Amino acid sequence: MKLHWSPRSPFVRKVMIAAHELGLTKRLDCVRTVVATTKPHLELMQENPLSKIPTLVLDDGTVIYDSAVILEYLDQLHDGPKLIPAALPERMTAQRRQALGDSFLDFLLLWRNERERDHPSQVHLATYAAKRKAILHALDREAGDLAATPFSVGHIAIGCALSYLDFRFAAEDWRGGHPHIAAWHAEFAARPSVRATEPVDDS
Ligand SMILES: N[C@@H](CCC(=O)N[C@@H](CS)C(=O)NCC(=O)O)C(=O)O
Repeated sequence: MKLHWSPRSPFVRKVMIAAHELGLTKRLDCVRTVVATTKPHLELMQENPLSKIPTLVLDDGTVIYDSAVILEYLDQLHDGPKLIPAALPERMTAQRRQALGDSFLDFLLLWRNERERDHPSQVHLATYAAKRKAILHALDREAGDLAATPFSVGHIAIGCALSYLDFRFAAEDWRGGHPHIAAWHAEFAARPSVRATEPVDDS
């Protein structure tokens, strides 16, 4: 399978962490694909009109995109413990956590774009800051339950979002005032699958 990949993308990292957890890395042919919000990638758009990574191309040519959809596909390729629980309510909780982590990442990417503009919109920056505060507060409350729940797509998405704060918002101390989720993240960061997929800024 061909994976449109980058060492900088937190959404690609979700896929790579899942592949490591599930023992599927050897089946992925990672192709470096450079995307940018302001520059459509015409070649990639033949496979994914959204011009986004991760994009997975199966051996029969089927194209799968959006990290959540790719994770669901990978989870079907093995017989071990699943990243997406089969039954409710665990399944719904894992998916809700994945939605939280993914949406957190979505606006962190927007935030980064905004702050790099010549004249950033103060309204947007203030809104992103307010959302980050609310999300970190919610995650701190949920940290104990997260730690007590089997590793899932939700853990991957939330962990990748927090790690992205370290990668692109390093000057801001997100751990301050959030000791529970900070402790959970330290455990997440120590997993072999997470250590094997540290982001690299190769720009
Ligand atoms: N919802 C998508 C988001 C993927 C995404 O935003 N990827 C970024 C890279 S981290 C991207 O491709 N950006 C290019 C663009 O926005 O045009 C997913 O979960 O895969």
